[in-house]
Amino acid sequence: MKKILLFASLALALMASCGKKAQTDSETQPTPAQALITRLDNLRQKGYMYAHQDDPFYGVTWQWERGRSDTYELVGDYPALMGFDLGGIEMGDAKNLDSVPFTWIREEAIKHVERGGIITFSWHPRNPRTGGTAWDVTDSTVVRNILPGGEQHEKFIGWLDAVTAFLKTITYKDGSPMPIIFRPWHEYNGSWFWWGEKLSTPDEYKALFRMTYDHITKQLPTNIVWSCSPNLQGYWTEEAFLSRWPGDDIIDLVGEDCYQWGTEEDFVRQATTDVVFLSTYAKEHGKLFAITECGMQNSPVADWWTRVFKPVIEQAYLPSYFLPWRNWHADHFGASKDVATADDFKNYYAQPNTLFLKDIQ
Ligand code: BMA
Repeated sequence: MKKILLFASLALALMASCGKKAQTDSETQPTPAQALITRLDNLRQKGYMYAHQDDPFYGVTWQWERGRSDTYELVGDYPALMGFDLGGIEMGDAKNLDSVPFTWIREEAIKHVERGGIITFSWHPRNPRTGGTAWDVTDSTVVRNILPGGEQHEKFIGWLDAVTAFLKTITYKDGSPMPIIFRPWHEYNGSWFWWGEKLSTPDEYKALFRMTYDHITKQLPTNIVWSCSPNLQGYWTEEAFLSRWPGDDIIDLVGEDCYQWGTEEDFVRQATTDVVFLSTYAKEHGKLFAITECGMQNSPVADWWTRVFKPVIEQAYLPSYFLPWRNWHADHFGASKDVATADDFKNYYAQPNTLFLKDIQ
């Protein structure tokens, strides 16, 4: 009973905190975003989902073959959630920064929602001032320059329109919008992207996020679930976290990008501290929590998933999902039959609290 009351009050907190999206099309009909938030809230009581970036396009030993999936070929099920990246849409490119045609991204995103899955989009836009990549950090005035009053503002609004135009095409057959988790301006506490910590003041970063939210929400008011994810920090103080937090009124899902790049000990200590801090923040503020990117590059440690990663994510308060990054040949992070972690991942899959597509359909 206590549990039921807790869940009921959490659901209410979630509804209240996502006030804007709780607005209904009619008295009874939740918006697609609100329905997805409620679905995510219900699912996290059951367990947490496996998500994978670019799952349908390529894997550890193959590329651009339709109908394949490293996840499916290992465990006989698709990821519950699939991630795709919009980098390049702002340039009018036909393919994204990782050479995936946008037409194919649209097709797979729609297919995944139609079969009961959930989709999330990230965005690694080019540098609007220098024309370089998202990783071009040679100019620390970029964010300032694209905000209202800045030289590149109009141009950047055009970029947001390009993102919006693409997201608008993710629809059901009747033309109504599908729910989408959108996660722009990620890893902002590092300084490897042009919107990073040393490249913008806290106020500039927050203004960038809010401008993005306002502009896209004007055109897509009902179907976007907004996610914001810093990178693994290893410690968070409320003050440090809040200094760049875009705001509870516009964010629905608190994420963290959590890779093991260094030693296992460092990863476990830092990631545990972070997921506890962030998921507690999410809980107290009526938000969802997920590990929005993760993995250990090229899976060198055979039991990494169940021995190292699982205990970390299970320290979090009701995590929704974890999303290993793409399986791009010699640069891969997710599950696959072709890597050393294959058997261990099958054990992870078999746990009652890990959810794949069939568990959420
Ligand atoms: C990074 C790397 C890049 C890629 C980018 C966007 O983490 O995988 O190779 O271009 O993500 O997917």
